[in-house]
Amino acid sequence: MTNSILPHSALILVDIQPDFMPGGPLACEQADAIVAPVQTILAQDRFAHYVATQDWHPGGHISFASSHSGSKPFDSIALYGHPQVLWPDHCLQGTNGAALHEAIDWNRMNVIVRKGTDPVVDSYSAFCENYNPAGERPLTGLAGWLRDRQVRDVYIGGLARDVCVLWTAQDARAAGFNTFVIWDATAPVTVQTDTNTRKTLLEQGIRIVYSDNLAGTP
Ligand code: VGL
Ligand code: ZN
Repeated sequence: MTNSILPHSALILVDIQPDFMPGGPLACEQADAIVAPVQTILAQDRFAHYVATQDWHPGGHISFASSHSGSKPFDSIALYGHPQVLWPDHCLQGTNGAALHEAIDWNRMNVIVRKGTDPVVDSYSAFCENYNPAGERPLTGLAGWLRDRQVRDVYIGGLARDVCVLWTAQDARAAGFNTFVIWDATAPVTVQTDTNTRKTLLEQGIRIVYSDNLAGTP
């Protein structure tokens, strides 16, 4: 396969941060395995634009189980009328666990979107926050940023496959982008969700590709 530039493309690397890596409070399964594929993709420099997201919560964030008395991590509650999983404390603003992972070369990024900064709203997707008290999902501005640059194809890697990568892919598709998830550049919080994640992605017209074959053709 050739390593030609992909015109009208953007790579979005979601939440590659120590708190989601093995040993972190919200570790994804075998998350260290994504580092090599991500490094390879970046070294090939095939994308027109590069975006990273960084989960970046204030202390006492609404998504933390510790903010809800009587709740424990991974409980699900109704928040503003929508399901919300309660997570262990993670990605506290300014901590080492919230930094962008040191093994990745972030110099190539054009934009870094910090999300989850509103104390009362969670934010999984690079494109929109989760539901707020007014029943809206506020935009991050990323869709506009990409459209202004004539981006048509969005490739997504990072963490977690079953949470922020999934939501980012769904919102990218809903915003009209041709959407590709680079499967081996992602890792899930819960490996048991993989079958469902694949099904959901494919049903919504999102393509699953691999770092050594971004075209997804055999
Ligand atoms: C994430 C749970 C909570 C993620 C972020 O990056 O997938 N998951 N915050
Ligand atoms: Zn978070």
